[in-house]
Amino acid sequence: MKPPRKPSAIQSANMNDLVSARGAGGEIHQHATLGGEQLTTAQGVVISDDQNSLRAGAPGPTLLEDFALREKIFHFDHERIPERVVHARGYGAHGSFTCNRAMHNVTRAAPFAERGKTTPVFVRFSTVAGSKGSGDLARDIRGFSVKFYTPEGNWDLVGNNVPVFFIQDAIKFPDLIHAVKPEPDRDFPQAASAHDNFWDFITLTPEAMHTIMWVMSDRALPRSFTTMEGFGVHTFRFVNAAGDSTFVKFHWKPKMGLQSLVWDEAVKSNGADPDRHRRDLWDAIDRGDFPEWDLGVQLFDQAFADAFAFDVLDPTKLIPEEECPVQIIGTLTLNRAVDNFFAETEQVAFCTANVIPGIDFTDDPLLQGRNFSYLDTQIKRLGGPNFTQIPVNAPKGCPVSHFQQDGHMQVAPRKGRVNYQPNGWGDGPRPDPLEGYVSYAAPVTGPKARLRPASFADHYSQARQFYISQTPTEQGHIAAALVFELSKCDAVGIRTRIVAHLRNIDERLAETVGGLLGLHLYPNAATAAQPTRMDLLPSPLLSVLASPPASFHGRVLGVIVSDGFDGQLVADLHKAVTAAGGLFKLIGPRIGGVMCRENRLHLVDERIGGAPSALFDAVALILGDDTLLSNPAARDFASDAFQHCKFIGWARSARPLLEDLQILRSGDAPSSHDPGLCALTGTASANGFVQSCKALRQWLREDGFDPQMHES
Ligand code: HDE
Repeated sequence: MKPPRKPSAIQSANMNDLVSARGAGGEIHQHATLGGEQLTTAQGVVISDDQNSLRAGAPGPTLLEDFALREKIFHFDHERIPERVVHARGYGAHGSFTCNRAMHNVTRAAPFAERGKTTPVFVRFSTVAGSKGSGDLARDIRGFSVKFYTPEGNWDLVGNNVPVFFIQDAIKFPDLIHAVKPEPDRDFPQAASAHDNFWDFITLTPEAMHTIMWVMSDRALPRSFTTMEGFGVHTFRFVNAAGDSTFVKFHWKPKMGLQSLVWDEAVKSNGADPDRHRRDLWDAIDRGDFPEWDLGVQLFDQAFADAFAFDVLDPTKLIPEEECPVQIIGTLTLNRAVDNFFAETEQVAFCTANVIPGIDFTDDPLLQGRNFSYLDTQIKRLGGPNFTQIPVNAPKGCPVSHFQQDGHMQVAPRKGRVNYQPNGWGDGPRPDPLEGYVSYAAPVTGPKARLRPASFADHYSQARQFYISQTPTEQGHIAAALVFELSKCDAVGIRTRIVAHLRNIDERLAETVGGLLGLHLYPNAATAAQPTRMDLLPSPLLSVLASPPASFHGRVLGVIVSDGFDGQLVADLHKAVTAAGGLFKLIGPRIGGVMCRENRLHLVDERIGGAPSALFDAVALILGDDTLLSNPAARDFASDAFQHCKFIGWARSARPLLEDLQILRSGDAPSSHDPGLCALTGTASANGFVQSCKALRQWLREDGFDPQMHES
């Protein structure tokens, strides 16, 4: 008997805007007979019913022969691959690198061969410690990995947003990561360094002190991926066609300028939108506002390295830009979001050992260890040696030809009989001594031993230099971060040990942190392998606040309205923000819309309560009725914006709320005692407000600032 083509139980179902069918059990069916693609199995067999498994009667036992059910569940069961052991949470995008200064005198690397040359890239940003589902706004270093698909093979520059690292030898990496990740018995805290194990390890690893200063600074709370720098960290080599080597350090400089959040804002932002960084990147690309970074290089020779105060192979040290200027040689633009997160961002496999002719390694012991680790980790993560065939990892624009064969998921097998070299068949690829990659012939001598160079022994001088290069506001944030993190450590000994280290960095910082921790015994300074150098001058470019953005471009103004608001004023503000290249978000009591004074319905982007002010760069309050006076979310919106030192534009209707919150003093002139509070009275004031928002924050509010207050 022929099976019925349409089960009799199926009737049509009206789902308001969708036409579908309804089965005997009330389930909704969408059929290709009404249009659209046919659903198939992975073997290409068209599926007739994707709502019900094959049963012997209804409800009946499910039949083992239901290949459609078995295939679907089997595939689902195998959807996960191991997340990265570090940098698990990440977000990627495609783009291109354009050289704007030919560098062939120092490197034969293809991307720098001539001005105007463009190279396709894939970039992945990440946090380090959190697992794949953790929030974007953890206090952490950010990864900044770039894969250049060059005509001479793939080059991976796998960097971070901090130019130095915690440790000097790769053998310590598993210890560092074990210490920062959730503690093994209790499996918490997630994506946080504020716990005993991390600080225990750090206080016994004095080489980490420089990086600790960076991680406690605002650098570890970037506003977005697009507002952070990137660094290659290690010293690499450029090698030119003549085989001459020049040392090079890589820097990515964001065109949006450096911008960070404050801690309390980051915590709230993580709660309200844990995807904030990835959403920001996705949205920017989606609206065609392509994020850009300049690539800069610090170039130096052996004579400079010999004269420099520290060992250039020590990854806990940087070279201040004042001593070796950064030369801009090109621009990176991200202009295409991924088609599929898993296929591209999750499966991309970076490896520091992926270099091309013109780029070479140095003996930095961390870099040497990384060259082993990255290849190894991909086998575990991606399940076999053929991950280079996955499109995001495969070289583009150059032939790939070798005799590596077979293995899991081999999809690009070589044709023909020959699979070895040399062969007498005259077939297959052969090495090319003229064009092939030749390692720089750096002379190597010395006894085989487990040795740390004495030139790596200064642990505090650059930590101090970083600290004294910060503005007082930023120094306050570093102290607050240390107090927050150490207050989460139960062991008093750990808190005391860190203060002992801080005494070698800056006495006042140590006193502040020790005082706010309430240490009963103020420790002696930690015994230093080498005394701290007091002669290093501040390097202002190490400060985020010293390199502020030039405009409001790409930043977001969040405007709270309630029924009866001044529609003209909102329109003026909208116009001013858009003209400055910023984004405008309306926040109201209900998502369906709010009526303005002029009796027009304005759709809102967010509902009050769903979008705290932590998510916006600056805010405005243009109220109509007084319903928001007692609305807790609206009150938090305003008071958080004030605490986070944001620029606040306010219409007269918001005065009672701001006075009630003691943000405005009653009787203040509209201009107020605080230049970050801008009265909005019409078009001119709207323009003026947006102009003043160019500056990041009104940090004056932190004067007399108590670091402990700041974290609560
Ligand atoms: Fe990594 N690191 N790392 N790291 N790292 C990984 O490789 C490792 C280090 C960095 O977006 C892993 O594919 C060792 C410094 C980034 O996919 C792993 C050492 C810097 C990413 C690994 C370091 C980095 C990773 C995990 C000490 C800044 C994310 C997954 C010797 C210059 C790449 C993977 C992406 C990822 C090992 C230290 C940056 C396990 C052994 C220093 C941006 O191979």
